[in-house]
Amino acid sequence: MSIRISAFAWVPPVAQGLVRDLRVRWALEEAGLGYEERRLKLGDNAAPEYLALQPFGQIPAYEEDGLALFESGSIVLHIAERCETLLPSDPKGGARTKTWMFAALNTVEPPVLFLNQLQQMNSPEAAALQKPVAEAVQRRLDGVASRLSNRDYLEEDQFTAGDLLMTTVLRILRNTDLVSDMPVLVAYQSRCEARPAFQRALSAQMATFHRNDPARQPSA
Ligand SMILES: N[C@@H](CCC(=O)N[C@@H](CS)C(=O)NCC(=O)O)C(=O)O
Repeated sequence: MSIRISAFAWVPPVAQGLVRDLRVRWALEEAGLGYEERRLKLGDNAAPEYLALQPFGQIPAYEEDGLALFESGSIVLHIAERCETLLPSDPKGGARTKTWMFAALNTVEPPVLFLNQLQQMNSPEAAALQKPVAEAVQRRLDGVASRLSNRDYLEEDQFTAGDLLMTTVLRILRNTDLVSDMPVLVAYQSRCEARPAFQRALSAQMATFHRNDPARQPSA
């Protein structure tokens, strides 16, 4: 089997460690599957050749023996379907895992992203919206923390693809106190990120950025 994932060759530090190919790299590492990178310069993701693979010009796209997928959640699910660690084969455990995958992407990530976008805007309107949006994020985080109040992982005591996606969503809040003020979530994120598969995935993404850092390129 030959697997290739798309990844930006380099992004500014504010986005390093957050680009969504990290989710796919992490799932592949958990599943013990090797992969190659299709590296794109910023802007090349809008080229027609890439749009044929990823209609929105986003990272990541996934290619596997003639199959092309996009959307990080769908790609992680595809990988998880062949990895008992990520998706329990017990039908109820598997269904709950998929529920938490959707919860991460559909319920928690949207307000988190909205807050992240507001923080990057420089306008009084954006500043005024930050407080109510942060409160909406807080309510979502309360829901996650409540689930984790008496268990180590969303699916009882087993790490799954639900935790993989939830962790990558929590990471987006790294420049706020929203997660860092919640000890249950801090412990949970650390537990998930301590996994060797996560560490390998993050190192691989960061190594690509390092190799292609414009500051390291010889000047023309
Ligand atoms: N829902 C998509 C979102 C993908 C996404 O937003 N990717 C970002 C990088 S993390 C991107 O490619 N941004 C550039 C753009 O949207 O043009 C997924 O989960 O795959």
